[in-house]
Amino acid sequence: MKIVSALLLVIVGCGQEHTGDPIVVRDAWIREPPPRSPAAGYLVIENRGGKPVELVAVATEAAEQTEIHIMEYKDDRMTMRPAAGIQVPAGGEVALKPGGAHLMLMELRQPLRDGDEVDAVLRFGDGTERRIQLPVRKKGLYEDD
Ligand SMILES: [Cu+2]
Repeated sequence: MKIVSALLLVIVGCGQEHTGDPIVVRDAWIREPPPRSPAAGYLVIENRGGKPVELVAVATEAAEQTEIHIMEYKDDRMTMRPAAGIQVPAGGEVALKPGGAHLMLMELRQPLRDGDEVDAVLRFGDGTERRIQLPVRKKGLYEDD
């Protein structure tokens, strides 16, 4: 058993080295929306590379339209508006999380419930794409979500 897992580690390690992808996406989830409402999605994008990257679009079969939203203080209250993209600085990370920037899944094709999983594709400014899965949850990953 020990030999097998050691081998597996070597193989997985090599895989990561050869792809050299500087983008790490983690903590992705979607909050279970109320009936007939859009759903908000969250994730953390980490950029281990030496150049900034920009998330420019998100697509999923689960919704007719998906936008990147940012929060803005306007007329004495917080509102959200679509953004053309979200920059992730070189060597840094950006968290889309409750109360802040988020993905907005509009016109859901079917209700999303706790325990579902949504496939999505993130597209970056350099044309690269990343497939991700976002589990649907009632509660966030952390206590203050
Ligand atoms: Cu929104």
